[in-house]
Amino acid sequence: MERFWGVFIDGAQHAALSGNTFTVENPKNGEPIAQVAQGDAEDIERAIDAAEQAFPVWSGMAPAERANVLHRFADLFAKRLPDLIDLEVDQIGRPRREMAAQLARLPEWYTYFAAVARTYEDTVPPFSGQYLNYTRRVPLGVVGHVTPWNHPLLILTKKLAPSLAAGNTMVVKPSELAPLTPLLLGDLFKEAGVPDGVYNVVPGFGATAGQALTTSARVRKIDLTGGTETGRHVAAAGGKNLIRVSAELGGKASLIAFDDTDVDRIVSATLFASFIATGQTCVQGSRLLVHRSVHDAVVQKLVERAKQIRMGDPLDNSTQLGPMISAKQRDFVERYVQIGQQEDGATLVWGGQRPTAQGLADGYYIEPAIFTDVRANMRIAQEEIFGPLVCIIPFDTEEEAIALANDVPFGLANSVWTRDVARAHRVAHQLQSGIVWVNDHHRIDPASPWGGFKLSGMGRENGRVAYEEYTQIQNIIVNLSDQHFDWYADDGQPKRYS
Ligand code: TXE
Repeated sequence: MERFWGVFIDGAQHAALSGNTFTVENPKNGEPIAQVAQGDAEDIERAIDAAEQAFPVWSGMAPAERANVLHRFADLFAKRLPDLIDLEVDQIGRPRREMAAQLARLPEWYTYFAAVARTYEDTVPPFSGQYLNYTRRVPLGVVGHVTPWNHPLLILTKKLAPSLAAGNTMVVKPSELAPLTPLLLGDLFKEAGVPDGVYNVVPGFGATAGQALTTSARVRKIDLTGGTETGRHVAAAGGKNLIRVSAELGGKASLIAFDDTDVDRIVSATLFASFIATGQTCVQGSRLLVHRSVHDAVVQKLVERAKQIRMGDPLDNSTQLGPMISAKQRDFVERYVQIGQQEDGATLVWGGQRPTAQGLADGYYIEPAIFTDVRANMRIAQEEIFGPLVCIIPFDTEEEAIALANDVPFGLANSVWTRDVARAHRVAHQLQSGIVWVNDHHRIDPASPWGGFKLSGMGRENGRVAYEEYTQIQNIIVNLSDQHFDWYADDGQPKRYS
């Protein structure tokens, strides 16, 4: 019998009010691992009630006090890492070595934003006349976090750390495929001394629980990571309620590799950018734009190396590539493998098949796929696939490489590979993406703004900007003069104009 997980509201787990549940399965073999309360609109209302009640308590604490609580939470998170890693691996199928590396960094987000809250200095803008004019940043109120399955804890943490530090209370609607670690965090927050009702989690589906949260007039901001269509829908609902919406959506990142970079370096960069997380990341290197002079050498080496990537049980520390999250996502990638060959006319040089080895056949595994003879306007080079598929496109000039990278509807991230420092900056400045790495890919830091241009979304995670986006400015204008001002008096005194 799988473990039951309830909705987490007001500091405790409960059954959903409807009594309904849904099953979470392990992508490595399709076996059920948990029964989870299936929250819907009435559970969301209950969670918002709890968050509203907790708001005066949490927002009323001094920033330095909230910072202390976040430091305690960061320590607890670090202590519970082994449990969090195993649970994350079970629900999403990503190899333990990936999850161990990723989750070990998450305490940094809580300590970084604790420091931002503690040290944030408001402003004293100039104001004509005898006035003291200052601003205060105050929290928004109850905020909603809608999160996906690909990095359940990382993405949730990017939203939680700044919103908690700023004094907001929240309702989280995690992905229906990966709600377990967000629920486990509830116990840790309680232990750290976060007051009940500050952090609430309502697992459930997008069309019910997600819809109720994102259309509620009681929520002051929605922060979503998900698909671009979901982003449009949620932003439209936010527009109706005139609330803030922050959305981190799809991507179609390119690696741009110039011929002054070693072939081996280009190859290992592409393996990492394109296949980590089985390609299920918004900054996945889905296109390798490579200088024509090294194209053939790169393709040959990349195929050799891709063939050696070890697929296997995600809990085995030697496994390098896990399954996709679900049959649906695996089938989606397979369809693009077909589209690439049959509709686009590109060449599949390796991969794209379901592995037949024992132990893999029941899971949602797929070999990484490498395509050549790709033109930039092909569907595989334009649409977000969200899987381990890379399109290799040669270029001759710097201008051509920039035009190719920008010729996509998304604009989250790109990376530039060159040893020419002037070229690195010149190219970076012309790329239409919110993030550009030079001689690296997929690096993240709590202090470094993360978000997209174009259809990749709006708003920013990480950095002071994320903290500011979880606050609103209150401006206090203090008249320092004791002089009596009477606009309507016929006293012959000059009157002010504004
Ligand atoms: O995402 P969804 P899915 C992209 C990627 C992927 C595709 C679909 O291309 O293949 O999106 O993935 C909630 N109102 N990314 O279907 O549906 C949903 O329950 C309110 C990129 O898993 O967008 C979940 O909690 N909420 C991305 C969250 O939105 C709704 C990461 C994301 O689910 C909703 C994930 C609605 N109407 C997918 N519909 C990235 N940027 O990393 C859904 N949800």
